[in-house]
Amino acid sequence: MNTEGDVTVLTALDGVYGDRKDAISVAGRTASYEELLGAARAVAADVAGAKSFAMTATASLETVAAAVGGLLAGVPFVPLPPDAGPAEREHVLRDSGAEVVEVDFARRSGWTGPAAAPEDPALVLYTSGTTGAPKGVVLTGAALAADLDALAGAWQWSAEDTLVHGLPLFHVHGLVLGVLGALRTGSRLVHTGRPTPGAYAEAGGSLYFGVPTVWSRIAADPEAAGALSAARLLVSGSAALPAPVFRDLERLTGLRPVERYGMTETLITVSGRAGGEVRPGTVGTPLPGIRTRIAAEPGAEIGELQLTGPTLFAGYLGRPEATAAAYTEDGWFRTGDIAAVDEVDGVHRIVGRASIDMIKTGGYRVGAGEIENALLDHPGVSEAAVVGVPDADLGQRIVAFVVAAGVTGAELTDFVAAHLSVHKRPREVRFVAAIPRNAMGKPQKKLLLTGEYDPQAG
Ligand code: MCA
Ligand code: AMP
Repeated sequence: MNTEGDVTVLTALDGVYGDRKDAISVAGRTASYEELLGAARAVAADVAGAKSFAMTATASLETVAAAVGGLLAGVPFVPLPPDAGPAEREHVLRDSGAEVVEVDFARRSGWTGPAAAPEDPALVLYTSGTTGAPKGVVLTGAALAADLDALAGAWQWSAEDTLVHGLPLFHVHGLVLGVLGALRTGSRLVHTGRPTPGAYAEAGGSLYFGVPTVWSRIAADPEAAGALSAARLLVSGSAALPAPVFRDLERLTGLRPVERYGMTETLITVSGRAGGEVRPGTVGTPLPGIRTRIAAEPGAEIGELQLTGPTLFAGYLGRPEATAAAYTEDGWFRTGDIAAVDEVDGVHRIVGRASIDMIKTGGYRVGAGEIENALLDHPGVSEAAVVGVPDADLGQRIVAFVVAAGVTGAELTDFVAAHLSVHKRPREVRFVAAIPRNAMGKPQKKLLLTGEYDPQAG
């Protein structure tokens, strides 16, 4: 086994844990570190010298090889959501300038090249703002390494573990924590293809990752949940874990799930600790190296969570103004999340989002503005307002209020699914005579959420 040294982020591929035949298994296919390294070097040979490269990031060994190959070559990888429609795909490719590569996991190469510098961009992940199209979040190898090491400490995560999850490989949760984390700590990885309760139960892991939707489906399946009682640690993140799901999981598995908080732009910054006290509805304390503060009005206990630390992104790709706007004047990152901190033990609680236009559905972050723009591209739609309605399964479900003629709700759902991404489609479309607006013409989304308006009023 080789190596490019620690900058590759992937300690396991430096051979420090030796090789193992079943190091990584994704959707039923298994590879050793040696095989993964050979396939990743073939990717590195193809992409070396490029500005960046993209690939349709299915849940597969190919996506893993692409991410590792990019790290070896020092060329940022742009994972494309496999369910993205043409408009979203074109936006990401145009915005990033990345060339699309095909990856064949059966190829091997002995490619070597100069090691990437820690401050070089390693990944560009596209994520939604409240308005407009998704922005590329640039993450350096140094930030990835700092975060994974902090999490390994917090969760006592080691080469003794078998990590199990089935999360998408184009976001931080599945790709950074769920793949690169395994390759840095040396833990075996079983990616189940899809995050179903049955697949989690069969995988026999010691450490499990899931978004709250996954945990709530497991909690509703006592047999699957029972199989997880042999695990060491269950970790939830990407959205708030409802307290009843926490309690059901504890009852069925004997384990109290650890919750952690993060963002694409900051990676994971706050977490509960393995072996520590965890309380439902809280996300623990800042990881080593992270400082947090609450920007509260005088006398208030809750306010915007702001933070600094070595895990922060290197900016939005090609958008210096948006990057600058994400920071306070004194250099703290503005998360847009409203939080409270326990005065006694410093445990953080996420209370909600500052903006009604940022929706979290099934753990996916979706901006209301991008769905509204997609709906307005349909010739039958003259007005659109999108909100996230509380949902027992998804946390929030996307509901579109439209003023439209000559089109059905199902057609509009399919229109968004086909243009943007399947996971960004409205789950419900409501036809109204007019969108309630304030004197400035801004949609009054709170009224849409509470239903305190007459949908037929013009
Ligand atoms: C349904 N389908 C359609 C349509 N309707 N296809 C086309 N057009 C339509 N109109 C199909 C889909 O293609 C899919 O097919 C199937 O229906 C089910 O899709 P869906 O309903 O979207 O799945 P779900 O069951 O609702 O998904 C729940 C989920 C998913 C599995 C929990 O939401 C998920 O994977 N979430 C994870 C998000 C995540 O990783 N977030 C992390 C962000 P088929 O079955 O064939 O595919 S990173 C982050 O947040 C930070 C850093 C952090 O803190 O972690
Ligand atoms: P993303 O950029 O997709 O990573 O989404 C980041 C957002 O997910 C944060 O700003 C939070 O609103 C939300 N989030 C992540 N983890 C948690 C958590 N444990 N509890 C509540 N919200 C969370």
